[in-house]
Amino acid sequence: MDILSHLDDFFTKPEETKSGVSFCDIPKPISFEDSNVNIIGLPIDITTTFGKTASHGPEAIRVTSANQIETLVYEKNMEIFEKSRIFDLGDLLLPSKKKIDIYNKKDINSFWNDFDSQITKIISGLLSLKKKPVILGGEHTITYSLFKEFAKNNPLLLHFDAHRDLKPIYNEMKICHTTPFYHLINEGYLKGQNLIQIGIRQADKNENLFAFEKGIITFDAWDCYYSFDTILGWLKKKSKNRDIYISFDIDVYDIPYVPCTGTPEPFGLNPFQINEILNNIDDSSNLIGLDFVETGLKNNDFREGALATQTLLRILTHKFIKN
Ligand SMILES: [Mn+2]
Repeated sequence: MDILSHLDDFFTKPEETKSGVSFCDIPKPISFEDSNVNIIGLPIDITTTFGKTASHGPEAIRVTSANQIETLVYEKNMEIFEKSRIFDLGDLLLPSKKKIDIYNKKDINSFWNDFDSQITKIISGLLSLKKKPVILGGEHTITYSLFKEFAKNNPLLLHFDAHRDLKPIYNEMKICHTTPFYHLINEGYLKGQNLIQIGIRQADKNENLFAFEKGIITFDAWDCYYSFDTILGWLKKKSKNRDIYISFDIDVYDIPYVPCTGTPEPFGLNPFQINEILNNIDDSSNLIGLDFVETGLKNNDFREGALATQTLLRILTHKFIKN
């Protein structure tokens, strides 16, 4: 079946999701045909082990972006739609309608298999139309499936996170929120030297060893604090004329900024630092896609929705958004 002519069948429209609104609620709506950026909500939270809030990420971001936040990026004096013509596809209808038993590993594995084949087809269709998919998670596990299609362009993968997510297995689950980058590398979708991990401050010794052996580039939280200018210079040089994929876990931000996410950590980065890092991705580079994961929402606390939106606005007005 040609997925692109039946895209509607795979999504709950943004207005019909819990948020009731589309991302940023742009004053002049843009059609799918005219868009260059497509939002996809993936409200998935199955394998996270600590705080369970990530399934509310798309809702937190849509609600704040539409109701609280201006579409103008203040310091650039630029409207988001000057660079990104956004069409929000809505939330992906998840493959399994039946409730997943989170204690049943077979159930979980079959969910990820179905999800993998479904999302791969959708991403591949969007890329064939030169669209930039922007995926709102959801737990970080989704990057494992998402990135496989983007991998064909051999992009640099900029991974913002407190955690390396390089474990081979966790809680007896191979595919889960602490393992996506291990399996992408292990299965040949990603070369270590194309993975740049930024803001890292928690891992186990095996993850550190794996990162070293595979040539993964690490700018941990201490590098960001003590050698910031060196990182910025390196990033600018390395990103010249490259395709870029961003995987952004909101817990890269320091613990006071992220009251709702599942696994917040101290020693984190602040919004000025993140903005500086984004600004030093070279203008000649080309963003091919991005996922923004682990945004939480608890007790009507939309602070993370606001932080996620403000970060996304800066990414979506960067010169690396081509065409
Ligand atoms: Mn994380």
